[in-house]
Amino acid sequence: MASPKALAIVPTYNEVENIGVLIDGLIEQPAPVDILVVDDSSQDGTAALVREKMEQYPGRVHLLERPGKLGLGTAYLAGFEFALARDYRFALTMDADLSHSPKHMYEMLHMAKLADVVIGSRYIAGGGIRNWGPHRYVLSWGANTLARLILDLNARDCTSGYRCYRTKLLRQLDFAGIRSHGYSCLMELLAICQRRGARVREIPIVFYDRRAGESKISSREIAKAFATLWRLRGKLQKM
Ligand SMILES: Nc1nc2c(ncn2[C@@H]2O[C@H](COP(=O)(O)OP(=O)(O)O)[C@@H](O)[C@H]2O)c(=O)[nH]1
Ligand SMILES: [Mg+2]
Repeated sequence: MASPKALAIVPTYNEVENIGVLIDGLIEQPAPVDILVVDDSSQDGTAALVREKMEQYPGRVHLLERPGKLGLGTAYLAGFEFALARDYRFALTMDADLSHSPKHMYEMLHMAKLADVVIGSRYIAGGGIRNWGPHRYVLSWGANTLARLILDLNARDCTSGYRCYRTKLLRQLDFAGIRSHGYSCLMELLAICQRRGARVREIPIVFYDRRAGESKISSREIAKAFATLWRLRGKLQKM
């Protein structure tokens, strides 16, 4: 495969048990990707470990440190700005907690040649989820069904955080107009990409629930995501 200039954006909040393993795993992949960790002042030493990895893999690993927990959505946007300023062709997003295996990176970048957005999808043939309790299944199924209905999204997995965006598409988006700061940013981003006529493709991934550290998704965040769907519907109708 010709070497694409790709950046994997990894938001972190207290992921010291996972981030080192993830960075090693990404560097070992045949797909050549650089890594940007967007850390929101984790108290567990995440940033210090990333700095060690920056020394171990010179030029391949970058760290953006923010002053407090500012949300998953704004972490993605900060990562996109970084990718655009440095002329990466592809910006990938993935979770730090090893739920998203680096081994899918190669196929994602391969598919990205034919698409503007590639989603690592749990809900197409070959995809799946391991180790989730029933309430996470119901939540994810509900969020996806509503997002598809309310926002007319076509993808099967609208809430997967494992994605690859063509930066040419990202350049056309109005980041300042994105109001979701948290998890709902995933739905908002997909909706505005689809509205722009982006070619969206999915590749199957198996999602493994985290073994170490804690989930940062809160009930407040979930409630906010559902409220966001209605706000977004209004926004899309005006676009
Ligand atoms: N920078 C940053 N990262 C976050 C924030 N909230 C969650 N994350 C990261 O986003 C990813 C997904 O969060 P996670 O807690 O695993 O969500 P879950 O898989 O839905 O339970 C992980 O890498 C988290 O560390 C945040 O406010 N700021
Ligand atoms: Mg997780």
